[in-house]
Amino acid sequence: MRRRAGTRPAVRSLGIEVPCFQRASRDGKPTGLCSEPPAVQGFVYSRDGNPTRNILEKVVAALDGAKYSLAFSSGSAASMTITHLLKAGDHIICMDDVYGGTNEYFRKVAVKFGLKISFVDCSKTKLLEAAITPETKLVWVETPTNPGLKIIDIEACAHIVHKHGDIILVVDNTFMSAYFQRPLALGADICMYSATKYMNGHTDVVMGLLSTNSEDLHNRLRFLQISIGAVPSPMDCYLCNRGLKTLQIRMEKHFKNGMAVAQFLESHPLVEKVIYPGLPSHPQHELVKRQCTGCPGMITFYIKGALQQAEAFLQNLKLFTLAESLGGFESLAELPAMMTHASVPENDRASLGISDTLIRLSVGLEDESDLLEDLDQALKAAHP
Ligand code: P1T
Repeated sequence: MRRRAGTRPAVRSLGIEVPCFQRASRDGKPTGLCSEPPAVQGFVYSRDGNPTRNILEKVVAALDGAKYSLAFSSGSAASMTITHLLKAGDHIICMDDVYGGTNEYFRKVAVKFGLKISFVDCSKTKLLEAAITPETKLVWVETPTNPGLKIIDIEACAHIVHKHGDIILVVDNTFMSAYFQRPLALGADICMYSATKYMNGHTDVVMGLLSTNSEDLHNRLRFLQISIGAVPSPMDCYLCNRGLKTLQIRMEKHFKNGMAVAQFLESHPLVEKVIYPGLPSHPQHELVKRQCTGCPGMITFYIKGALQQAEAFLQNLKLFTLAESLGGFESLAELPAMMTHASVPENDRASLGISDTLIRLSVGLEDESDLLEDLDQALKAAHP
């Protein structure tokens, strides 16, 4: 029998020839686990890596202007893996207005492992600086925030955080996507995504992503990615790769439709207030123009009236679907106080303005006039 270079000796003695693939180490280099010099460097076990995931990670790194990227089985899995960089006694500062699931994870899960957590309005850099202690090891921000759409000055945050030593600044870039905002170029150490949203964009995948330029952070996170094992399936990686091919065209259309809806709502007599970073009325509009190249389809607005009007509006929508999640091709509407942010303590919700009349829209890729018509009829139905 002709011997193939790199065949495992033990297996060969059974008369079976298996190519001697090397298991990649956590930093992607060969480990030299095989007893013979390998003929091929490849993939041994799909949790460690597989061709489809590797390609996705390369594409995301390129989009983020990063050296490294890693994929996870959900945005929450990416958050959890990043948090595992810390040890008991370490302190996390988290933006006070974040996705309800992130808030809940830090408040109810991370604390059980001895991590300390403070929720701070990081859009006010003085408050951020005042909250930093010698134990602070992680600062976690979302910008724009979910659901308040506050903007955080990433460059200013990075300046403060890095002045205080070895603190990791994470920016959850889910809402902007890599197309409108590049947090690493602004000084963030890690840029993360719920790729379930805009990055994939087709509402058929649950996935998380992160990017970094630090070799040290990448090596530690790559180890945790494998060790914890919250990795996406190759099929999901394929789908996300497919989604990224249209990121530009989707984000431009989300921006166009988002702007049209925001302007329409702002001039509507049955709407109390609209929050959209692309509108000049947004209190941080100048920062948006400096930090981002556009805005996604995320809009929050206060409907006039009370919970009854908010519910009637949501029930009467025809084109918008009443659902959690965001960033897909289809338009969604939800009531954060009762849905995505119901787990946030009531007092915190009140101070963040997450009231019973706050409605969050994820404006999709449909025809603009159909979207406006649907919103108009649902608003009128809510105020007969
Ligand atoms: O759902 P998952 O992929 O695990 O991602 C969690 C997550 C992380 N970060 C942000 C900013 C998010 O909005 C989310 C998930 N958000 C929703 C499901 C939602 O409707 O807001």
